[in-house]
Amino acid sequence: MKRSINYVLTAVFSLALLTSCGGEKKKEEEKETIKLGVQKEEEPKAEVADSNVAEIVISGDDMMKFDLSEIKVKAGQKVKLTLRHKGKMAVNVMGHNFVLLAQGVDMTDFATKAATSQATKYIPEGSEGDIIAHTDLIGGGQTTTIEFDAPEVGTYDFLCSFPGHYALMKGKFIVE
Ligand SMILES: [Cu+2]
Repeated sequence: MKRSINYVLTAVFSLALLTSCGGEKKKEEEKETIKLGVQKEEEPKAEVADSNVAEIVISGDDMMKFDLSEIKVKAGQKVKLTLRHKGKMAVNVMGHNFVLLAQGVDMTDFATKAATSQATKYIPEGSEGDIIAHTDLIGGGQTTTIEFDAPEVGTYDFLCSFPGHYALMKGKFIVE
């Protein structure tokens, strides 16, 4: 008789253990659900940070023209600039790049030096101080993207430094 009571007690005790374990699992699941909820709420903050990036797309063609003559960004913004070559001509015939000059740099002087710098894709050696940012040189159908910090408030010149192109392929980069 005593034995059977022991069995019953053991059985009840085990059942209690199982029940409490199940309860803890449920609590953990609830915690995970809450965590997921918090992560979802944080997403809009990431979008706010992205608004500080100025995304610019400028295109060149086989007619030696950029589709933009003026680009405006705000001081402190990151600039993500994409250059598209919408033409079909090869890079050695109708190559384009985007070169943003520092203030006080004479565009004609720079372009003259650049024209003889074929080996460095028309970016003159030792001209780092004259340039705020530049893209790669691309041919028809190609696209290239660069990222840089907007310089201080002011108006800057940009050009394509492929020989002869700056006469038509140039514009103003304005930081407000
Ligand atoms: Cu060009």
